[in-house]
Amino acid sequence: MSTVRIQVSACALSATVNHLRYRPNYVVSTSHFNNHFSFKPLRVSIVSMSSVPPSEPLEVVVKASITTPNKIGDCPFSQRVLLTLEEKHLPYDPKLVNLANKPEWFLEISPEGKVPVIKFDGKWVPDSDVITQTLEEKYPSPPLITPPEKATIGSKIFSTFIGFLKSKDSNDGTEQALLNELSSFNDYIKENGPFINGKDISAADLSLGPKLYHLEIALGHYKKWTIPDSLTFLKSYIKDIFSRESFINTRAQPQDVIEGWRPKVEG
Ligand SMILES: N[C@@H](CCC(=O)N[C@@H](CS)C(=O)NCC(=O)O)C(=O)O
Repeated sequence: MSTVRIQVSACALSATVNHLRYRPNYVVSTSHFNNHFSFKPLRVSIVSMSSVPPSEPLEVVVKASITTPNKIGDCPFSQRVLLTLEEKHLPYDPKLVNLANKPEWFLEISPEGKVPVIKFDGKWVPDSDVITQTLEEKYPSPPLITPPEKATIGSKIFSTFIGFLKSKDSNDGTEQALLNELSSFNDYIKENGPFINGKDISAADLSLGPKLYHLEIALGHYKKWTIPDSLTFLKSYIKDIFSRESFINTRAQPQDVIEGWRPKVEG
């Protein structure tokens, strides 16, 4: 895995591109190439696109269960990263951290005290957005890119779910706000599904899936609320995602999800 930076003229660039066309493990990024007809020196990045898995499992720090020793905890951002690793068939070594009593080694690699964190080329990297994007760049096969125009589909479901979960007034409109988001997602999947980007699962589904899992468990427990049966496309979307091997391997236990939301519900 390497990134090579070279300086070439526009003529040399064309030769380089042709050369690399026969090397499927590389892509030439011309983001700095703003004048095709200029002979000014320009900077070209040749970024390795090898899909060869890492020789050692990727070390990834995620939330530990608070109810069962040595089990993954209830962090949807951690699950998103683990799902991406699973769907890309990358070997990984999960390190579980108790967020209620953060050890010194963890605060050294994650000064904000947040999970997930992953080690890339000897450097610890936080934030599921950054991590999943980097995994896509380093290990592009199978591709999990969601086109930008579809990347925000369903993105308001999590915040409206939290609003309803925390609500103490059944007439404050938070249930309806959630229903509106779920219903527009149902309509979108009906027209464009079975996944957000069509026939194949992609990054946006791997972000939304864990959040829908929290929604079902927490609202079922604290509000005795279930997604209406009329939202059939949403229901089968959920069933498809929750039954994937990647999801089963990385999901939190329901009792951790319930305990994880308790302070928010009772606070
Ligand atoms: N934007 C971050 C959010 C990560 C985050 O909020 N993680 C929570 C756990 S789900 C956390 O580590 N909280 C710190 C704590 O509970 O002390 C991401 O996408 O990775």
